[in-house]
This record gives sequence, structure tokens and C-alpha cells, in this order.
Amino acid sequence: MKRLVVVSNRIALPNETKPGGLALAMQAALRECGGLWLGWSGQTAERSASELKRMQADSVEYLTFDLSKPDLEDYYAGFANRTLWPLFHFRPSLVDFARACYACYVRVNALIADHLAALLQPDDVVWVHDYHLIPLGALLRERGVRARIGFFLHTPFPPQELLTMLPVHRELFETLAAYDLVGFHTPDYVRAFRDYALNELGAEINEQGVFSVRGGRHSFRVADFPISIDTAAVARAAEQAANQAATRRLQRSLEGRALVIGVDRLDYSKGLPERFKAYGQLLAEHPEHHRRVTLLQIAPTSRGDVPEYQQLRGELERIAGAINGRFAEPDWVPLRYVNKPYHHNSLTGFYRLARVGFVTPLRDGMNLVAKEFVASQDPDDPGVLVLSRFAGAAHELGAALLVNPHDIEGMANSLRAALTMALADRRARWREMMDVLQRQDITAWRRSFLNALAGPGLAL
Ligand code: ADQ
Repeated sequence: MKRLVVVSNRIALPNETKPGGLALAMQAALRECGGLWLGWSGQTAERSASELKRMQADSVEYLTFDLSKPDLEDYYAGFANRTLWPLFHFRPSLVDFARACYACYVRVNALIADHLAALLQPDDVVWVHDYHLIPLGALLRERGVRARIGFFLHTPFPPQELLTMLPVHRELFETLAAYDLVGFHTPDYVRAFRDYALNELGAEINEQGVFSVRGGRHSFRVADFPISIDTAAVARAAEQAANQAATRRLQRSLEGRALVIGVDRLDYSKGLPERFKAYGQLLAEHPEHHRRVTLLQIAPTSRGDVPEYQQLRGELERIAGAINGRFAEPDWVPLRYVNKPYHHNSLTGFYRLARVGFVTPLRDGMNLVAKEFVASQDPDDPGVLVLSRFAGAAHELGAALLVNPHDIEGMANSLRAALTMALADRRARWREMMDVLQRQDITAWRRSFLNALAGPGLAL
């Protein structure tokens, strides 16, 4: 049987309870067929990746490496999060490019490739995740690795006009040709990659949709694999969480008011200032909602050392303060803005309490919060999802109220429509979305990717 080897920036060790769907999906895949998971430990050390730390649990081996502080700054905070992240999220004005950071990014990838090449067996199937590790496949091939290697991008993939702004776009993106399979969340991102590959990399695509890049050593396939959640588990967790102390406390504190909920990492791609403003607009235009609604925004700090994230935090505090200053009353705070992270199961209980899930990223690869919100609802009395058309999830969740997150008034109108929607309409929309999530859950996602990469031989 083939062995699965997963490589991602962060990994979830067996003793950690990471909330993310990705961590759970990888753990499930690795447990089913046995294998190895390699990633950064989250720690710094004198030198990057000088050794691997090993941990074994059942048939899965976890291997982690440390990064030096300068590499963390240039590779992770630098090229990955100050160059690629804003570029992939359609924010060219935030792109900060330095050749030294790019060189460091390639060097850290090469260090990872050195370790991995020594560990791999020819029959292994390697699954590389996300924008931190784009060149890893090509660096493994340079080290003689012939195993099947797939790459999945968790962010959007923007149009070529944006990509070509990156001075090193060609040398970076042509490394994708070293993979056997390149996966994206939606057909739109596949189309963007296809156009870029045809026009900028001189790729050819045959009748079966197989890509090859001139001078490339082999051909590769490109397809969409929309990531999802463990729909049944989330639904179960939400039902149980309804009786938890945290959910009950929140419910009591609402005193019968409708709850609108937003849950995001504190990131400029998530459209939080626009979301707050839309809520402020609703309150300004529709005083009948005063005292009858509460927006709870949970947004724990992420990448807090990157200046754009610090600025965003300040901006959100200002807008939240202005909304509460203008509308609050001694016994009603319209906007509760919480910077603490919550456990995944508690969040499902909060989602179930909410009348509206307000998920309005400016750009998002997929957005699993939207899917978790839907799966957490009470089928008899479901809440309404208000979803940005620029989240990958909008492709599958067309029964949500889709909004343009740049249109503050439009979002306020949709929020009002969601708050006043009749039960029959809520149920019909929820059923349609839930059907999608039951068909296309996290297991279907990883199986479809791994079957496309390795064929059905990977016993999944
Ligand atoms: P993220 O940008 O982190 O992920 P998202 O998909 O919404 O965004 O969330 C991933 C996980 O983190 C979810 O399971 C969610 O519940 C959890 N999470 C988010 N905010 C949280 C909070 N405030 N507290 C606790 N948990 C929280 C990236 C891409 C997305 C893509 C995923 C998976 O940016 O577009 O959907 O990877 O591919």
C-alpha cells in the first residue's frame, strides 16, 4: 500500500486540538492509510531546520522543524505573508516585495526538500499544501524524487494581470509544473491558472486537459476540489453545544434579541471594517432594529507582528467604538467585538443561536466558517447566511444571500432581509445548502484529491 506524506506550514500534533478543518482532514487521511506529516513546529531556533523532531501516534509519524528568527521574518512574515498573501487576495497595493525575502523563501523550501528527499520512498504519495510551499515539488524533483506529488492552494488564485506584477512570477509559478496534480478550490481559480499558464508560461493543454510547460519535464493536471467540513460532526457538535454553559450564557445575555454572528481570523481579507459599517448603516437607516439585534464579531488576532494587521486592529476598534457610541443604550450594546479565540465546538453552539451568519470577506479561498454556520443550524428554525460573492464558498452556497462586500448599503439591505426572512424561506435556503454540504464534505474532498493524484490505490 502507498504511504501518504503531507507537508504543510503548520501541522496539528496528535496531542493538540486544532480547530481547523484542514488539520482534521489530514489527520483522518493519515490515520486511514498511515503516513507522515511534516511541517514547521511554530518554534524558533538558532538555525532553520537543522534537525527534525519526531513524534509517533498510531500509524502516523509527525515531523517538525524550527525556523531561525531571520528566516521566520523573511520567509514566513515576508515573502509568504507580505507578498503572496496580499497578491493572492487581490490587494496589489499591500504587496511588499523584496528579492532577499524571495531568496529566503526558496532557501527554506530547499531545506525542507533536503529533509524530505532523504525520507521519501518511490511509492509514497506526497501532498503539499498552500502558498508557503509552492516551489517544494520542483526542489524535490531536483533531488531525484520520483514519487507522485500533488499541490493544493488554499487561497484564491487571481487573474494573470495581478500575478504578473510579481517580479519573480515566472520562476515561481513554473515550479508548479513539477507536481502531478495542482488543485484549487473553485473553477474560477482553475480558469485563472489556465489563462496564466497559457499566456505567461507557454503551457500547452491537450484534449484531456493535461498541462505541459515547454521544457517541463512532465505533464500535470489541474482541477478544482472545493474543501469542506465534516458536516455530520459539525451538526452533532452544534446540537450538543446548545446545552453548554457558554452557549446558555450567550443566549441569556441576548435577552431575546436576534444574534448576527461573524467569526474570522483578524485579517484584512475578511472585510471586517466593511462588515461593521454595513451593520452601522442598518442601525442608522432602520431604527426599528434598535435594541432588537446584536452583532457578535469574534476575531482573534493573527499575524499580529505584520504592520497591516496592527493597523486593521486599530481601525476596527475605532469603528466598533463609533457604532456603540452612537447607538448603545444603558442596557443594549449593539456590537460585541471579541478578540479571543474560541474552541471549535463552542463556536458551533454560537452559530446555532444566531439568526444570521454574516460572512463577508473581500476575497477568500473558500471560507469554512460559512459552511460551519450552515451545518450548525437547527433544521426546524435555521438562521440565514449572508455571504460575500467573493468567497470561494459562494460557488456552492448560492442559496445564501450573496452580497458584494464593497457595497455597504447593499450589505445593510441584505442584513435586514435576513433578519426579517420568513421561516419557510429560511428552511428552503438552508436545505439547499445543507444538501450540498452533506454531499461534498471533508472526506469527499480529500478522497477526490487523493484519488486524482494517486488513483484508487491509496486505500481511502
Ligand atoms: P482561513 O483564512 O483561516 O483559512 P476559514 O476557512 O474561514 O479561513 O477558517 C478555517 C478554520 O479556522 C475554520 O475551521 C474556522 O472555524 C476556524 N476559525 C476561523 N476563525 C476563527 C475564530 N475566530 N476562532 C476560532 N476558529 C476560527 C484558509 C483560507 C480559506 C480556506 C481555508 C481552508 O484563507 O479561504 O477556506 O484555508 O482551505
